[in-house]
Amino acid sequence: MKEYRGIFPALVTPFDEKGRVDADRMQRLVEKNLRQGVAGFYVGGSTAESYLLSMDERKYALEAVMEAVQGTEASVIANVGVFATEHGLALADHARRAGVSAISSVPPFYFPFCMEEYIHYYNTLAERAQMPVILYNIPAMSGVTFKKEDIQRLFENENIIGMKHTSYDLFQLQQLIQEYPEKNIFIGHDEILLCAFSVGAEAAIGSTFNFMAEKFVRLAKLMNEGKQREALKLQDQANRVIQVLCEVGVFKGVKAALKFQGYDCGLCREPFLPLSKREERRLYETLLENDCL
Ligand code: HMN
Repeated sequence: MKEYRGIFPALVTPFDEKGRVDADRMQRLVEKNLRQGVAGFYVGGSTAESYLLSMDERKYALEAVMEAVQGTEASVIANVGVFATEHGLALADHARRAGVSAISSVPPFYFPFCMEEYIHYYNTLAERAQMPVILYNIPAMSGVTFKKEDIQRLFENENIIGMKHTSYDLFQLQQLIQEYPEKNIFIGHDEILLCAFSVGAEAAIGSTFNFMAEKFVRLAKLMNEGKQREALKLQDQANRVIQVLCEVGVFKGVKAALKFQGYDCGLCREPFLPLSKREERRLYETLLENDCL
């Protein structure tokens, strides 16, 4: 059954001055996004710098989010993707006990596994985690391209309830939405949210929602009301900002934007380097010009 609709920020992981995961800052960020009308959160993704965190830090960050959403309607999806199946299952077990509504996973990475191994991985997760699973299709970062036939095989498993489609392939997206009306398909590229909603997507997970939730909540609402021209104005504003983020580095750019908005989440962990003064200025001006400050 389709149950996820609306805007889901892929949360950053805030750090304190000493570079430790900061639960208070995380909770302030969650509360700000809730006030702006998001439907839930995606925790532990690439935006969260998860693969630069220890397993304990990933668990701690998730617990902070679960505490902040208590008593609200927000759904939390936890990415448990890591190198080895057993480690993914351990994160899934923790996420289930923490009370998330679904888990998600990037394909296990670094080693070039074959498609049979990826399919086996997701089916194992779906069977052993005792949680609904959302596939994570992100070819640009994982190096794994799920063809439509691969996704069709995975969607035969009832516990695999959907997919995060972080790909610009709108042809595949439209076909999957039509063929699987009961599955939850999230667009994972914020810059094409309007295009994805115009081919039937109803939910989105994105890094830029951390600081542009209000804009994207309005955009999604306008699309649902059939007001595409008005929605396009918002998408255009957001895309001017996203263009700069892509040039300076998306995740560190998202953290810099949050800082300009009064939500200091620290810097991204090394090997990421901070934005230069020039990049910061360019981002600041673009945020200002596009109603983000
Ligand atoms: C995550 O796991 O945190 C996701 O990657 C979040 C999201 O899908 C982002 N994808 C990537 O950064 C690869 C997008 O929000 C993306 O940052 C945005 O569309 C700009 O390209």
